[in-house]
Amino acid sequence: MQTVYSPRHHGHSGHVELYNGQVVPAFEKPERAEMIRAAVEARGFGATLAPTEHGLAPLLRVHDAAYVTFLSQLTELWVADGRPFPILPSFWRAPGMRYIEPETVDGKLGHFSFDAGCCFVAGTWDAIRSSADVALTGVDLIAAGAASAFALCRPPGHHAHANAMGGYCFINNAAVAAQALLDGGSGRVAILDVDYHHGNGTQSIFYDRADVLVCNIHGDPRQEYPYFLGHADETGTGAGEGFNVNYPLRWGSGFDVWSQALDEACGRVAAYAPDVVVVSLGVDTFKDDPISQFRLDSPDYLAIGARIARLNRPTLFVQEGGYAVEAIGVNVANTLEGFLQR
Ligand code: Q9C
Ligand code: ZN
Repeated sequence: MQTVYSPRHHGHSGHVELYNGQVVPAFEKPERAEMIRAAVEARGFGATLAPTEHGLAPLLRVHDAAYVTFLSQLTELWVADGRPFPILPSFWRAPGMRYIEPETVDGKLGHFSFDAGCCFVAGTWDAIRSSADVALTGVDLIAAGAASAFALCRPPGHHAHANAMGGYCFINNAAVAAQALLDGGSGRVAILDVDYHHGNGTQSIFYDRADVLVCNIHGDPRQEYPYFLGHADETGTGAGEGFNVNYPLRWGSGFDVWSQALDEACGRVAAYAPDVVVVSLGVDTFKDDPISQFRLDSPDYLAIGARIARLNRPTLFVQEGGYAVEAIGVNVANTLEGFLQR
């Protein structure tokens, strides 16, 4: 299995987040990707490739043009106003307020986000584009016949909606990849999201579609971020009815409960008979994750990879979350090793 990685993720660094009411260094930091790269390379799964440039067209297949324009111009707007970095939104609409893009930067920031989890610095837009290119280069490997590929994306993507950033995510790399696979000739794609947090952006993007099955295993939104999506009764709408499946689990869930949900999700994926499986691979389900409340241990990730391998479909792993930096490399590499050993 080849890994796609770009050092351009480093441009998205030195940023902050609001955590328990305090401004703290961001949990989503460059060391994450470096720990993963080191662990995966040490296991010798295959070559590490640089991404090729795919431009903005594949992003515009799942994101609104006005949103992508906003991301591309945000730094310029901010600097023109004479402000120091970082950039952080702090105003949002309530239901009943208007959906009209404001002309000024604070208004645009609120219009195109749903939380303050997406701090922006000078190198962020370049890192966002490199992350999408990493996912799209992974798509190219699968399209060329690879049985599997690992897109070491940073920043992550699964919280990003068609027109809004949030939860450390700007462009939804897994959604962009799934759409690119369809555009490349796949008839059906399944996205299996095993990140601790519900992939609200991915669900939202494909909610009315039958050509992408979206299955999510995550912290119950009654307790956990993103709070306002990810309930079990969200099954899709219109043509997409029946093609969204959520497995919300309570805080404190261990691998006994979690692996049962994975088994059910894999049953749904197998029944769908997808041409390709895209795995949104977050390892923030780990017991020592600093912002999460599940209890998976490092050897459990070997079993996760092995269960996904039993689907026996071409599989693109797309990196999402995981914030226990010391263990993140081992947990990701264990998932890939479990997959490859089957
Ligand atoms: N106390 C990903 O894993 N912070 N994003 C929630 C709740 C946002 C996580 C804090 C977590 C976003 C890709
Ligand atoms: Zn997460």
